Amino acid sequence: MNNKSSRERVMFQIECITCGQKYSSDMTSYVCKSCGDLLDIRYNLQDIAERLPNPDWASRPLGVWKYLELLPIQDPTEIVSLKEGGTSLHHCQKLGSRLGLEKLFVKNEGENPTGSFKDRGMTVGVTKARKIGAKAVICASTGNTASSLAAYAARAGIQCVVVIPEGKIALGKLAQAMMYGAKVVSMKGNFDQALELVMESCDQLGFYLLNSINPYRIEGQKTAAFEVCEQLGSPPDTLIIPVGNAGNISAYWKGFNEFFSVGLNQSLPRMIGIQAFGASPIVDAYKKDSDVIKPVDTPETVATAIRIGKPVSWKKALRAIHESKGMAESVTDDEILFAQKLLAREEGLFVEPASAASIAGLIKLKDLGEIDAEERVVCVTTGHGLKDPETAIKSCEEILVIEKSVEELARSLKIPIRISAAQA
Ligand code: AN7
Repeated sequence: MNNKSSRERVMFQIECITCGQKYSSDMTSYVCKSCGDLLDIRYNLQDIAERLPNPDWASRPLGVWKYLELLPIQDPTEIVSLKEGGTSLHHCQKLGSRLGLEKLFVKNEGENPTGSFKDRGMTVGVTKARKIGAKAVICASTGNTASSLAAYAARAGIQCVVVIPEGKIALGKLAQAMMYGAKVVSMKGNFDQALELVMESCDQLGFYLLNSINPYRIEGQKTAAFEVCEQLGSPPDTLIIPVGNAGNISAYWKGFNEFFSVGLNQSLPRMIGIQAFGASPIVDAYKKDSDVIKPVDTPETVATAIRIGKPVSWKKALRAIHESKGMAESVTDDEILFAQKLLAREEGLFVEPASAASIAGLIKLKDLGEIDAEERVVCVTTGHGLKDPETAIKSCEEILVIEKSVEELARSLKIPIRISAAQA
């Protein structure tokens, strides 16, 4: 046994979230072999705590791989990276004061290499794919997973197939997946049906699956929570995050807990998940105090990224919400589009509609008295606004059309023409 593999064996195990069945770190199945539920990667956190904070940390740039000790890849030479993570945490004072909040921050994940938080998970997931010698990777996607996987697969030299719901993904995301060279397959049906097909087919067709049921994805995504803690100096009181398939809210909660367990956090935030009104099975379950979800058969929302009716990670998400004494809320398409424009115009941050769901949720919950003025709140914005230019253009004022003339320009802008000193 060489050094590397012995270190990894001690470092982590894979564990079923429901029956607790344990597997060694070299197992490559995405689900529990005895009960079929989702898996989690578990570290020996006591052992890691003794080695953290690593003296090296200060010199490493903020980003996913700063946290190597808390990731399931130990050899830096194996990493497939496009420099993901290290995104800004913006203090939004203008928007905050409008909403009556002094300490409002936005974690802007649209700054990642392909424009969404998915890159954090893909750097780890595709590294794992290459490490086990996968010849081809596959995902079902509402768009961002597809763009991100396509980019990382290209970087790794692995074939990539993405299955998307017919006619329902935003244009920028489609352009990305195509340009990075993925085979793009459009399936009649919605995202949930596409994911079922992909999960059913990947073994038979020899694909490595990189949807967020793959626990390596979650490991990369949890680093955003580490970054938030470091950027603020401690965890926020409340984290508000859009929820679709529910991998990301689960990942943040895992991240906050791991930092707590190794002694780098002294507290934990309350986790608030926001879904679109037409695709909100987790919110429905939360409000009914039910510990199971009832899938939505025909999810609908302008926020196509989170147009998901049967979130695979619903159990992890409900746990995050309950364990953190958080909550879940839904927002309408109008509320999402309003919030998107408000964030762009108050703070200069252009995010896609699904991302604006966190801001829309904040506005609604502040109005309902669920958030206090003194709370330190972080809203996660998950994807860049340019992902979906069509929706953005549709929700803005019409552009002005003129001939080349100063008079026409002035008239269209409704401003007077000044007489210059020379003319007077
Ligand atoms: C911008 O790309 O599911 O709750 O296939 O693109 O972890 O699913 C995208 C999800 C939020 C929801 N914001 O995250 C996909 C996909 C944006 C997203 C979510 C997505 P999860």
